[in-house]
This record gives sequence, structure tokens and C-alpha cells, in this order.
Amino acid sequence: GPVHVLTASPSAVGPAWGRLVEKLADAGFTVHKLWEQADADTFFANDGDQIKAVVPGHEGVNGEMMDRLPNLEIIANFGVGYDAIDVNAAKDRGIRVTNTPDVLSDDVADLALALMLDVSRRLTLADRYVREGKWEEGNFPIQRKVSGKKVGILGLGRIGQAIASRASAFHMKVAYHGRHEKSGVPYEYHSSLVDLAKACDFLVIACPGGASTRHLVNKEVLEALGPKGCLVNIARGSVVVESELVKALAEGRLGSAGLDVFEDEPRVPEELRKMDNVVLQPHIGSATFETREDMADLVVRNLTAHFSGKELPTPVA
Ligand code: 8YV
Repeated sequence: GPVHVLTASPSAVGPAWGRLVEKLADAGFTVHKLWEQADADTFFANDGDQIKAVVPGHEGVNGEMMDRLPNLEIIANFGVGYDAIDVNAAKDRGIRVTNTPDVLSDDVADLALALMLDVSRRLTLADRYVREGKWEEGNFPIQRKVSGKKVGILGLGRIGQAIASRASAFHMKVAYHGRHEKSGVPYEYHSSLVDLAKACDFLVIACPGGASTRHLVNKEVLEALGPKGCLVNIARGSVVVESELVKALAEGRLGSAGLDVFEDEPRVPEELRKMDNVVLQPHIGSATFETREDMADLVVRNLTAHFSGKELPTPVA
């Protein structure tokens, strides 16, 4: 019979979900939509044992949910970041986990550059200025240059490298920090994140979320970035101590920020929403039609491979 797949909250991924559900159905899977269930507990009790696969978004899957799905074989994450999936709990239960790397790197890197440009050239603010009729009253204030500046990247993985090559095209100097120096990359390595923050104009977070990177960007790092520095985060809110970020911006110890991700999404601190030196985005790094199609295809390829006994295209290490 058909393999039953449970898809989770649509709010986490937006309009691509319809296509994902279609693609799963086209591939022969029977799709259950968790958000359409009147009562999740009743669903788990009545149908939990049918489910062999889960496709979560960034709301993830914990051990408790795995236990309510006793025949679960695979969690195919719709996204590259799988910090919300308890991978150890999955491993203990013999459940495979896959993600969607590479296909979204371009989009996320594009957004990182867009945030650097928007914060510095104040595009969002200038747009509001024109719309509100303020141009007729006087010229928009002078801005800050992007080309030629120095960008520090926290996490030079696939997305970090895509950001680095774009920044290079803007004639920016690129440096990075990560646990290890990478061989064969032309960028300056800093073994200390504080030193990297001190040395650069923009600090861009491009590392995975989860316990190993939690609160890496703390008060000291923000202070090192300084009153002219700009923090860009397209990774996970958990990497930053958000309360310290808010304070540093409010007190002028940090210059500006461009943020696509937050500690408690979709809630964004009220203070941030009032700041003109901050550009805020609703976690849309990979949210293009093209990329969401590719992500959905990769989810389906992983599931199809698993249920036909083939090697998984993109298993999580
Ligand atoms: C998605 C993401 O919005 O890939 C990731 O890690 O954060 C985004 O691409 C998310 O995973 C979908 O829920």
C-alpha cells in the first residue's frame, strides 16, 4: 500500500507547502496534514502508527513526537537547518534524517547581500520616505558605502562561501571564523570570533543553529563589532543573544542590523521594530518559487530513495 507521510505546520514555510504536498502525492505518498487535524492528540492516537515519514519545517520533531509515531522510519526536513530535529533521539530509534542542502544556498546568500545593502543604503527607509511624500520636503540623509568594506562571515560552509563570493564581487575584503580553518579558500581566517568582529564592518552569521552555536554572538562580540558595525543574521536566531543585540543597538554600541531570523519566531521584539537602523525580514531566506520547488523535489527524492531501499541523496551526517 501507499506510504503515509505526515507534513507539519504550513506557517513555517508559506506558500510552497501546496506544491510540496502535490509533489508528495504525485510520487505516490498518502499525505496527512498535521495543521488540518482538529486535534493533534486524537490524530496521533488514531493514525500515528500509520505514519512512516514526517516532513517538518523549522518547527522540527522531538523524541516525544517520534514515540507517538511508532513506525516512523524517516524525517525528511524541508530546509537545510535541522536544529529543531532531535537527531540523537532519531538515531536511538533507528530513524533516518535528511535535509535540503545546496539548493537554497544562492537565495540565502542573495538575501544576506540584500540586507547589507538595505541596511547601509537604507533602501527600505528611503522607500518609506518617498511613499510618505517626504522627498518634496527635502533630500534623504546621506548613507554608508558597501563596496570595498570588510565582511566577516561566521561559518564558512556552503551558504557562507556563497556569501563570500558575492561579497568579493563587491570588492569587499572577506574574513571568516569557524571551528577550523578551511584549506583552499582565499579568505582570512580568525580563530577568535571577537577578533573577527573587531576587524570587520559587517558580521554575517551563516553557521548552523543548535547547541554548538547557541549564543556565540554575545555582548562581547557585538561590542567588538562596534558603533559603526552591522550584524546580519540569515542563519538562526539562537546564535545571537537577542536581548544583548537589542541593548547594544538601543545604546549605540552596535551600529545596525539586518535580520531574517529571531530567537522566538514569528515574534520579533517590539524595540527592534521601532529602530530605523534595523531591517527586519520574516525568515524568507529560501522563500523563492524556484528554490522552494527544488527543496520540495529534494524532500521527495530522499523519501523515494528511502522507501525503495536506495541510498539517501542528502542524509544528515
Ligand atoms: C526554511 C530554513 O524556511 O533551510 C532552512 O534551514 O530555515 C529555511 O529554508 C525552513 O527550513 C522551512 O521550514
